[in-house]
Amino acid sequence: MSHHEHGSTLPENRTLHPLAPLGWNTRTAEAFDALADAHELRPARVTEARRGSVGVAMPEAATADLSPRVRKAAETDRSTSPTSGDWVALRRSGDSWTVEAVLERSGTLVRQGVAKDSHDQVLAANIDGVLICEAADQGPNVGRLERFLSLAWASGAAPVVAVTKSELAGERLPEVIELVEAVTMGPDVYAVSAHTGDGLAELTERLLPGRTWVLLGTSGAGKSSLLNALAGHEVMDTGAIRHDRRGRHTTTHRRLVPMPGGSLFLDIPGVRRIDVPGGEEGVDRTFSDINALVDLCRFRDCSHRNEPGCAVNRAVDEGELDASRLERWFRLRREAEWNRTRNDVRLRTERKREWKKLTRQGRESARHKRGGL
Ligand SMILES: Nc1nc2c(ncn2[C@@H]2O[C@H](COP(=O)(O)OP(=O)(O)OP(=O)(O)O)[C@@H](O)[C@H]2O)c(=O)[nH]1
Ligand SMILES: [Mg+2]
Ligand SMILES: [Zn+2]
Repeated sequence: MSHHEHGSTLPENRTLHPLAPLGWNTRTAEAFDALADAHELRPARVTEARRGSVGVAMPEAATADLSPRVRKAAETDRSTSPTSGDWVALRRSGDSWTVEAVLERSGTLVRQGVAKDSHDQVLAANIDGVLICEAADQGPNVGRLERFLSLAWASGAAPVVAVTKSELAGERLPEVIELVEAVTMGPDVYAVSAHTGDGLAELTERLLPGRTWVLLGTSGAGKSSLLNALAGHEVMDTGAIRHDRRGRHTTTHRRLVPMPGGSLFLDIPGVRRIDVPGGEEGVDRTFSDINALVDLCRFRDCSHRNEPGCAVNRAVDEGELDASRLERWFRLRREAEWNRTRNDVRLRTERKREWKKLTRQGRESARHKRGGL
């Protein structure tokens, strides 16, 4: 059991790791070391996912193709395809690089596939925080915020809300912040303006070195502008809000961008329609106020509609809980539940299909062997 066998000459001090500025940590290091052929591979972080290849930083920038195995896995389940923020293991052959493995993810922002056969889409991998952007001059739209918050909590990363374009709200700003805080239930809310620089210093204090954030918001919410303002120079293109119904996005590719303070940001195209992912955890975290009341209902299986002793209905009657917030909770819960069962069915169908394929291959190879004898 001598570790000298590996003949590693790497220094033990992980803080000196050249990938540390990209968010490399002990968990990632362990996942990489666990690969059977780790000594032949090089770790890198995906900065941009393209069709069939990825842009990586290791830390120098490179492009890597997908190995046949990674490609095949992605064909079966698109969510396994290396995406922005992923840690991957690369093999070198001559001047080119191939992605041999995608390391296990922690903190993934997943967009639920809505079409019947569609797969979930991993919007960002290995994120520590979600920075939800909501423009100060357009609402706020609390229902949308609750969806974004549910999605963020489901990712495993903590959400923070940036009320962008704060200078446009004028004297309405305190009211806007109050409305936002009424639905955030904990996550911090920052009023920021990319144009005047207001609030940027406060937000910057939250951005610790080596931590990865993803920007979540509708198109035109000011995500890329905020990123540029935080970076102090133009790292992303920004654009005028498009008023056509097709709502083209200014940012069309997801990209990982390092910030001067050492944090990392994933800028993604704005999302218009967000289905809450399968599983109710995200919704429950978002509606922690209602969730706390549920524990106080007389019946464990209370549906919070008309039962006696319902603490949720009592809170509405006593004016402590907004009836429309309760309705939105019902809706998001139903949706999350529906998506979970749908995912279960899809998984079962997929496994069955895979299994059929494998047994068919097994039969064929057995036939070949017999024929060869
Ligand atoms: N007045 C004002 N306008 C802003 C501010 N931040 C962004 N904008 C404007 O809002 C528009 C959209 O900004 P973007 O940063 O491109 O928005 P985005 O969220 O990245 O949009 P997508 O990339 O399409 O998802 C641009 O016209 C910006 O100039 C701000 O702080 N104040
Ligand atoms: Mg953008
Ligand atoms: Zn109840």
